[in-house]
Amino acid sequence: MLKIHGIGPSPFVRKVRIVLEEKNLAYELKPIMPGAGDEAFAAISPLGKIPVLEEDGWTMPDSSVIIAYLEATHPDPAVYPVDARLLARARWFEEYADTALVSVIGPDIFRQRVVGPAFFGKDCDESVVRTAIDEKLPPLFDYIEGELGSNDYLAGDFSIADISVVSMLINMAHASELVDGARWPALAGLYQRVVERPAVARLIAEERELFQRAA
Ligand SMILES: N[C@@H](CCC(=O)N[C@@H](CS)C(=O)NCC(=O)O)C(=O)O
Repeated sequence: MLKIHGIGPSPFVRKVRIVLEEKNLAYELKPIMPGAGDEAFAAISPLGKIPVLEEDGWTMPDSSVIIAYLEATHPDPAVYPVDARLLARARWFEEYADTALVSVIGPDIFRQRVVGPAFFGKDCDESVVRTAIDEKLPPLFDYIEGELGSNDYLAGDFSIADISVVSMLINMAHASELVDGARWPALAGLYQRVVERPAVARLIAEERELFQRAA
């Protein structure tokens, strides 16, 4: 059986789990906290990051690489567009989420409001959160809003582009911050469409339970 090393609330682990669930693939989650890996983990994750995929003793790190592998081995239903330009566009939004969105939402919002208080007994510095919401995120959201326009999804049909962007927004939601639908209606609509998918809703409910237990 496929195994995923990581924990549910990581946006990168979530990306992979959403794809596994959308493709209806059975898998086992092997919990490991980010940054807490031992030597055995370092051997399968040279950068020390989660997630890592394991299949019959073979391992591969990195959410984007794992998802590309899952798409190649289990193409139906597809999470990548077929058209070459749409595919490039989908990969671009995956990259945009995995670099630009995470660099603000991860340290400035999710870590401040959720990880610090729940797991490290650290108080949240609300000024960091406010700067992220009021100054750092708006240009990033403006860009996605403009690219979405009147479309339901970022690159044709529902794809890895939408999974990647919304996975980051779910971390924001765990930190009690939602995309302002008055300012970014297309992005707020995308968020809603994706979190209502049964596979995604199931994972979010499971993650919430985890936080409740930690609180
Ligand atoms: N490019 C990687 C990024 C993964 C990543 O940054 N994971 C974080 C958790 S959300 C992590 O493991 N951080 C631990 C560390 O950097 O030491 C991917 O797509 O899988």
